[in-house]
Amino acid sequence: MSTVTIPGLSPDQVQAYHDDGFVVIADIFTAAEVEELRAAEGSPAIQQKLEADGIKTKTVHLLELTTRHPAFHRLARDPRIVACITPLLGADIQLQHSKLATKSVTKGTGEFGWHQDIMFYPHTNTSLLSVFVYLDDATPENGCMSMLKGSHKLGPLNHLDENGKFDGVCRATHLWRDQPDQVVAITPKAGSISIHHCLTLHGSPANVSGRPRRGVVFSYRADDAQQLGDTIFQDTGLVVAGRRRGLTRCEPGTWILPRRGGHNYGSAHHQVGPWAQAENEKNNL
Ligand SMILES: O=C(O)CCC(=O)C(=O)O
Repeated sequence: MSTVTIPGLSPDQVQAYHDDGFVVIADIFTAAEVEELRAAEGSPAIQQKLEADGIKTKTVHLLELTTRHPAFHRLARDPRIVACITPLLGADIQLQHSKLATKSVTKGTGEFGWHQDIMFYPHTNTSLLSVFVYLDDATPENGCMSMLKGSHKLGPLNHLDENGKFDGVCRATHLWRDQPDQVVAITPKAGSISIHHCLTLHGSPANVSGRPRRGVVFSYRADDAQQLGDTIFQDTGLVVAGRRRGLTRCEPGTWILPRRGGHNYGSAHHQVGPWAQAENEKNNL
């Protein structure tokens, strides 16, 4: 990346994040930088992996992106992103996960149901957020995200199907259906970022534009947020600002660890060793 100025967030943007649960910061990256990131997205390292995983024509949420191309590793640590999230998370920040968020050219694919991110990866507190880096202009036609204003103040909502299994989709449908005036389509230009709180309800429709919608998501957490459930990825815990302090901060509340089928709670909980877990599973526990 070229020499950069590091403006961070204005007080109004910090306030907007706290009031609405999301904020858009326009034109963080130059056109040349966007081109560099598009080239990384189109590189063999990424495209061959998409091909191998058979996800090229679907909603492409290719995880562990920072490990797959140095441009994305640099981006996760970019001082302009770090300057924007420091006022929201504090000085000590880690990556929780990274992913490509490209919707393919296949018309009508790429819908992503309404959800709260933290339900995928419960932590001891809610000092987590996601940064979406836009590599194309986001529009309703190409499947931009919509967010429900203020929903981060509602606390964790039900994401379980009728069998009690986590499937990543919020069941409180009335929340966005009954108050359409509170639903905001997030439509930044390429080179911009949006930031949303881990409890902000959001989703995105299919891409019907016939063009790819390219983007990158980084989910970050405060150093004192310890993960309770689901997956520890290759790049989970990557320190992007400050340092690890070994502190845990707990917010009151009860979290449902996301079971995604069978008895798999992911690798994060560390409550049970692998052998004991296998034994428990034999006994359906
Ligand atoms: O790719 C999208 O449009 C949705 C991404 C999203 O909702 C997420 O990463 O939590």
